[in-house]
Amino acid sequence: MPFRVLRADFLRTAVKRTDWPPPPDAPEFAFVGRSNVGKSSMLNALSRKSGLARVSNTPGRTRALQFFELEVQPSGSRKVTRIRFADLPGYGYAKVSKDERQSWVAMIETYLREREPLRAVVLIVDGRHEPQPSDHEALSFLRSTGRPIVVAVTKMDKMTRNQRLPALKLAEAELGLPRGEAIPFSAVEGTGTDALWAWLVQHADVAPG
Ligand SMILES: Nc1nc2c(ncn2[C@@H]2O[C@H](COP(=O)(O)OP(=O)(O)OP(=O)(O)O)[C@@H](O)[C@H]2O)c(=O)[nH]1
Ligand SMILES: [Mg+2]
Repeated sequence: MPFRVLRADFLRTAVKRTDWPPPPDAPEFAFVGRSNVGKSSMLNALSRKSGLARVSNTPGRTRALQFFELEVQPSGSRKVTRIRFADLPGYGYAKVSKDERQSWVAMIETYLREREPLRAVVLIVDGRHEPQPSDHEALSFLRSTGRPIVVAVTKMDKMTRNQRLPALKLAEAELGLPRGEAIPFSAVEGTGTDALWAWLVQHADVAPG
Protein backbone atom coordinates (compact mmCIF):
# COMPACT_ATOMS: atom_id res chain seq x y z
CA MET A 1 0.00 0.00 0.00
CA PRO A 2 1.58 3.32 -1.05
CA PHE A 3 -0.01 5.18 1.87
CA ARG A 4 -0.62 4.10 5.43
CA VAL A 5 -3.91 5.28 6.91
CA LEU A 6 -3.26 6.72 10.35
CA ARG A 7 -6.73 8.05 11.00
CA ALA A 8 -10.12 7.97 9.25
CA ASP A 9 -13.12 9.75 10.70
CA PHE A 10 -16.57 10.87 9.67
CA LEU A 11 -16.51 14.64 9.31
CA ARG A 12 -19.98 15.88 8.36
CA THR A 13 -23.09 15.52 6.23
CA ALA A 14 -23.93 18.13 3.62
CA VAL A 15 -27.12 18.88 1.73
CA LYS A 16 -26.21 22.41 0.70
CA ARG A 17 -23.10 24.35 -0.15
CA THR A 18 -22.83 25.99 3.25
CA ASP A 19 -22.51 22.50 4.78
CA TRP A 20 -19.38 21.70 2.75
CA PRO A 21 -16.32 21.47 5.01
CA PRO A 22 -14.80 24.94 5.27
CA PRO A 23 -11.15 25.85 4.69
CA PRO A 24 -8.41 25.05 5.40
CA ASP A 25 -9.22 22.52 2.74
CA ALA A 26 -7.47 19.23 2.22
CA PRO A 27 -7.25 17.53 -1.20
CA GLU A 28 -10.65 15.94 -1.68
CA PHE A 29 -11.87 12.92 -3.69
CA ALA A 30 -15.45 12.09 -4.55
CA PHE A 31 -16.96 8.63 -5.00
CA VAL A 32 -19.77 8.53 -7.55
CA GLY A 33 -21.90 5.65 -8.77
CA ARG A 34 -25.31 4.04 -9.01
CA SER A 35 -27.25 3.43 -5.87
CA ASN A 36 -26.06 0.24 -4.12
CA VAL A 37 -23.01 -0.15 -6.39
CA GLY A 38 -20.63 -0.17 -3.42
CA LYS A 39 -19.43 3.42 -2.93
CA SER A 40 -19.51 3.35 0.86
CA SER A 41 -17.92 -0.12 0.91
CA MET A 42 -15.09 1.13 -1.30
CA LEU A 43 -14.47 4.04 1.03
CA ASN A 44 -14.34 1.67 3.99
CA ALA A 45 -11.96 -0.67 2.17
CA LEU A 46 -9.64 2.23 1.28
CA SER A 47 -9.65 3.57 4.81
CA ARG A 48 -9.33 0.07 6.30
CA LYS A 49 -12.16 0.92 8.66
CA SER A 50 -15.22 -1.21 8.11
CA GLY A 51 -17.78 0.91 9.95
CA LEU A 52 -16.68 4.31 8.64
CA ALA A 53 -19.26 4.85 5.90
CA ARG A 54 -22.64 3.25 6.27
CA VAL A 55 -23.11 0.19 4.06
CA SER A 56 -26.63 -0.96 3.40
CA ASN A 57 -28.65 -3.50 1.50
CA THR A 58 -31.34 -0.89 1.05
CA PRO A 59 -30.58 1.13 -2.08
CA GLY A 60 -30.65 4.88 -1.75
CA ARG A 61 -29.51 4.92 1.85
CA THR A 62 -26.94 7.68 1.42
CA ARG A 63 -29.11 10.74 0.73
CA ALA A 64 -26.65 13.54 1.33
CA LEU A 65 -22.97 14.14 0.76
CA GLN A 66 -20.96 12.47 3.50
CA PHE A 67 -17.51 13.85 4.17
CA PHE A 68 -14.69 11.89 5.76
CA GLU A 69 -11.27 13.04 6.82
CA LEU A 70 -8.18 10.85 6.73
CA GLU A 71 -4.59 11.22 7.74
CA VAL A 72 -2.31 9.22 5.50
CA GLN A 73 1.42 8.72 5.40
CA PRO A 74 3.45 7.73 2.35
CA SER A 75 5.28 4.50 3.10
CA GLY A 76 8.90 5.26 3.94
CA SER A 77 8.09 8.87 4.85
CA ARG A 78 7.36 10.70 8.06
CA LYS A 79 5.13 13.27 6.36
CA VAL A 80 1.49 13.00 7.36
CA THR A 81 -1.09 14.31 4.88
CA ARG A 82 -4.70 15.13 5.50
CA ILE A 83 -7.16 14.25 2.74
CA ARG A 84 -10.92 14.09 2.46
CA PHE A 85 -13.36 11.69 0.87
CA ALA A 86 -16.87 12.62 -0.21
CA ASP A 87 -19.36 9.75 -0.44
CA LEU A 88 -22.06 10.94 -2.85
CA PRO A 89 -25.70 9.82 -2.98
CA GLY A 90 -26.20 7.10 -5.58
CA TYR A 91 -27.90 7.91 -8.86
CA GLY A 92 -30.36 5.70 -10.70
CA TYR A 93 -32.47 5.02 -7.65
CA ALA A 94 -36.08 4.75 -8.79
CA LYS A 95 -38.06 4.84 -5.56
CA VAL A 96 -37.96 8.55 -4.92
CA SER A 97 -40.17 11.34 -6.21
CA LYS A 98 -39.14 13.28 -9.29
CA ASP A 99 -38.67 16.43 -7.20
CA GLU A 100 -36.45 14.64 -4.74
CA ARG A 101 -34.41 13.13 -7.56
CA GLN A 102 -33.93 16.53 -9.18
CA SER A 103 -32.76 18.03 -5.93
CA TRP A 104 -30.24 15.16 -5.53
CA VAL A 105 -28.92 15.70 -9.02
CA ALA A 106 -28.58 19.44 -8.44
CA MET A 107 -26.81 18.85 -5.13
CA ILE A 108 -24.34 16.38 -6.64
CA GLU A 109 -23.69 18.33 -9.82
CA THR A 110 -23.13 21.61 -7.99
CA TYR A 111 -20.61 19.92 -5.74
CA LEU A 112 -18.79 18.20 -8.62
CA ARG A 113 -18.60 21.37 -10.69
CA GLU A 114 -17.80 23.91 -8.01
CA ARG A 115 -16.04 22.29 -5.08
CA GLU A 116 -12.65 23.93 -5.07
CA PRO A 117 -10.51 21.34 -3.17
CA LEU A 118 -11.94 18.45 -5.22
CA ARG A 119 -8.92 16.93 -6.98
CA ALA A 120 -10.41 13.91 -8.72
CA VAL A 121 -13.44 11.65 -8.94
CA VAL A 122 -13.83 7.89 -8.71
CA LEU A 123 -16.71 6.58 -10.85
CA ILE A 124 -17.78 3.16 -9.66
CA VAL A 125 -19.55 0.63 -11.88
CA ASP A 126 -20.70 -2.91 -11.13
CA GLY A 127 -18.55 -5.50 -12.89
CA ARG A 128 -21.42 -7.96 -13.16
CA HIS A 129 -23.49 -5.82 -15.48
CA GLU A 130 -22.44 -3.88 -18.51
CA PRO A 131 -22.51 -0.12 -17.87
CA GLN A 132 -26.07 1.20 -17.63
CA PRO A 133 -27.37 4.36 -19.35
CA SER A 134 -27.05 6.20 -16.03
CA ASP A 135 -23.36 5.22 -15.85
CA HIS A 136 -22.80 6.69 -19.31
CA GLU A 137 -24.62 9.85 -18.29
CA ALA A 138 -22.55 10.14 -15.11
CA LEU A 139 -19.32 9.69 -17.04
CA SER A 140 -20.22 12.26 -19.64
CA PHE A 141 -21.23 14.72 -16.92
CA LEU A 142 -17.95 14.09 -15.10
CA ARG A 143 -15.98 14.60 -18.30
CA SER A 144 -17.77 17.93 -18.75
CA THR A 145 -16.42 19.12 -15.39
CA GLY A 146 -12.84 18.64 -16.58
CA ARG A 147 -11.93 16.80 -13.38
CA PRO A 148 -9.56 13.82 -13.46
CA ILE A 149 -11.70 10.66 -13.40
CA VAL A 150 -10.89 7.03 -12.73
CA VAL A 151 -13.38 4.21 -13.28
CA ALA A 152 -13.37 1.45 -10.67
CA VAL A 153 -15.15 -1.79 -11.61
CA THR A 154 -16.34 -3.28 -8.36
CA LYS A 155 -17.88 -6.48 -6.93
CA MET A 156 -15.27 -8.47 -8.88
CA ASP A 157 -15.41 -11.13 -6.16
CA LYS A 158 -18.96 -11.97 -7.25
CA MET A 159 -17.60 -13.31 -10.54
CA THR A 160 -15.58 -16.43 -11.25
CA ARG A 161 -11.92 -15.82 -12.06
CA ASN A 162 -12.67 -16.55 -15.72
CA GLN A 163 -15.39 -13.94 -15.87
CA ARG A 164 -13.37 -11.09 -14.38
CA LEU A 165 -11.06 -10.00 -17.19
CA PRO A 166 -13.77 -10.13 -19.88
CA ALA A 167 -16.07 -8.08 -17.60
CA LEU A 168 -13.35 -5.50 -17.04
CA LYS A 169 -12.59 -5.28 -20.76
CA LEU A 170 -16.27 -4.95 -21.58
CA ALA A 171 -16.72 -2.10 -19.10
CA GLU A 172 -13.69 -0.31 -20.55
CA ALA A 173 -14.82 -0.79 -24.13
CA GLU A 174 -18.39 0.34 -23.39
CA LEU A 175 -17.21 3.45 -21.56
CA GLY A 176 -14.66 4.30 -24.22
CA LEU A 177 -11.64 3.86 -21.95
CA PRO A 178 -8.23 2.62 -23.08
CA ARG A 179 -7.53 -1.00 -22.12
CA GLY A 180 -5.97 -1.14 -18.65
CA GLU A 181 -7.34 2.19 -17.46
CA ALA A 182 -10.19 0.94 -15.24
CA ILE A 183 -9.31 -0.41 -11.81
CA PRO A 184 -10.77 -3.82 -10.89
CA PHE A 185 -12.01 -3.67 -7.31
CA SER A 186 -13.53 -5.78 -4.58
CA ALA A 187 -14.39 -4.40 -1.17
CA VAL A 188 -14.71 -7.99 0.06
CA GLU A 189 -11.34 -9.27 -1.15
CA GLY A 190 -9.51 -5.95 -0.96
CA THR A 191 -8.64 -6.13 -4.65
CA GLY A 192 -7.75 -2.80 -6.18
CA THR A 193 -7.18 -0.80 -3.00
CA ASP A 194 -3.45 -0.38 -3.69
CA ALA A 195 -4.02 0.60 -7.31
CA LEU A 196 -6.74 3.06 -6.35
CA TRP A 197 -4.65 4.59 -3.56
CA ALA A 198 -1.77 5.02 -6.00
CA TRP A 199 -4.07 6.84 -8.41
CA LEU A 200 -5.52 9.06 -5.66
CA VAL A 201 -2.10 9.94 -4.32
CA GLN A 202 -0.97 10.87 -7.82
CA HIS A 203 -3.85 13.35 -8.01
CA ALA A 204 -3.56 14.76 -4.50
CA ASP A 205 -0.75 17.22 -5.26
CA VAL A 206 1.12 15.54 -2.47
CA ALA A 207 4.65 14.45 -3.16
CA PRO A 208 5.28 10.99 -1.73
CA GLY A 209 8.49 10.38 0.15
N1 LIG B 1 -19.61 -9.07 -2.79
C1 LIG B 1 -19.45 -7.74 -2.72
N2 LIG B 1 -20.43 -6.99 -2.19
C2 LIG B 1 -20.24 -5.66 -2.14
C3 LIG B 1 -19.05 -5.03 -2.60
N3 LIG B 1 -19.19 -3.70 -2.43
C4 LIG B 1 -20.39 -3.51 -1.86
N4 LIG B 1 -21.03 -4.68 -1.68
C5 LIG B 1 -22.39 -4.87 -1.11
O1 LIG B 1 -23.31 -4.10 -1.88
C6 LIG B 1 -24.31 -3.50 -1.03
C7 LIG B 1 -24.29 -1.99 -1.20
O2 LIG B 1 -23.04 -1.49 -0.73
P1 LIG B 1 -22.84 0.04 -0.32
O3 LIG B 1 -21.38 0.22 -0.09
O4 LIG B 1 -23.78 0.42 0.76
O5 LIG B 1 -23.27 0.74 -1.68
P2 LIG B 1 -23.50 2.30 -1.96
O6 LIG B 1 -23.11 2.52 -3.38
O7 LIG B 1 -22.81 3.11 -0.94
O8 LIG B 1 -25.08 2.41 -1.80
P3 LIG B 1 -25.96 3.76 -1.63
O9 LIG B 1 -25.31 4.60 -0.59
O10 LIG B 1 -27.30 3.24 -1.21
O11 LIG B 1 -26.01 4.40 -2.96
C8 LIG B 1 -23.99 -3.98 0.38
O12 LIG B 1 -24.76 -5.11 0.65
C9 LIG B 1 -22.50 -4.31 0.31
O13 LIG B 1 -22.12 -5.28 1.26
C10 LIG B 1 -18.01 -5.87 -3.15
O14 LIG B 1 -16.94 -5.42 -3.61
N5 LIG B 1 -18.28 -7.21 -3.18
MG1 LIG C 1 -23.56 4.53 0.36
